[in-house]
Amino acid sequence: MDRSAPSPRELLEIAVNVARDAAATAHRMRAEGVSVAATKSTATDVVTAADRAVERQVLDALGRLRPGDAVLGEEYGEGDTGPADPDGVRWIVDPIDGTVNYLYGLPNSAVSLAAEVAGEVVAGVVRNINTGEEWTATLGGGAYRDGVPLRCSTETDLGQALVATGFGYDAKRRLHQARVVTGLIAQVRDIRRFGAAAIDLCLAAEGRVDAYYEKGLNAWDLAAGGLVATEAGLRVAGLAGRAAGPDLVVAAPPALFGPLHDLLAELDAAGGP
Ligand code: LIP
Repeated sequence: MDRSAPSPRELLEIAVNVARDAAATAHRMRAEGVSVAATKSTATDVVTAADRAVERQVLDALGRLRPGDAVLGEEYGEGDTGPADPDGVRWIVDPIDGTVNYLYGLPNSAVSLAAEVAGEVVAGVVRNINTGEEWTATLGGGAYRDGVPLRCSTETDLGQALVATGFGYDAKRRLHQARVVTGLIAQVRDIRRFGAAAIDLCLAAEGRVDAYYEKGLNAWDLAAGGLVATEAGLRVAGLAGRAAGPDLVVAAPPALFGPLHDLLAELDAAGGP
């Protein structure tokens, strides 16, 4: 049996079709009314029945379309036994990124689905559940919103940059993050907090914000949106040459990355609880 992974384009086609069905389910369940099904890390880190149902739908669809692939999801963790070999395909899914927005009926929530081959994200889709905006990317193939090619901001002056960020569920972390924003806000044009990392990364990819940073992202928050961002020309990394990850994600155009990175390092944006 041919164990070679499908092309990024083939994986993207699967991801887009699965994400569209998942977003339709999430949209329908929202219209029917949602409530908190459980809490996770804190009393404000909520999960709804829709989070669980949508991820289950994605797992079932991938199990049919790509039996044997590994799947890492926010609600069910490693949903399969994992790839038969290290070069296998692993899917990374956040069924509803922006869960609190979704619970409150605010517009920014998205299905985020990415495909990794041999540990590298090669295809990803982020679909806004409410607006239907669909951001896609393949490794080396560019980034698109609804089929239109994306290029990030060309801003070179940090003082003119509109910067998106987000805050964790833990109150002690949020207090530290607020101190970071206090040190940042007078050095940039302004701050925006949309409430869904995948959407933040995609908005930065198309220059609707100039840059984005956040501490505390999980793989499922970052995988698809991070590929869209890099394919649109943003540099996406952590501090001091580390990869983007839970400690910190900084996504900025090449001219802004250094000044923003250095200011965030000075403000200890990767630190705190
Ligand atoms: C959310 C992230 C967002 C962050 C929120 C939350 P969730 O993910 O996308 O960037 O600021 O605190 O973590 O919990 O909605 O999947």
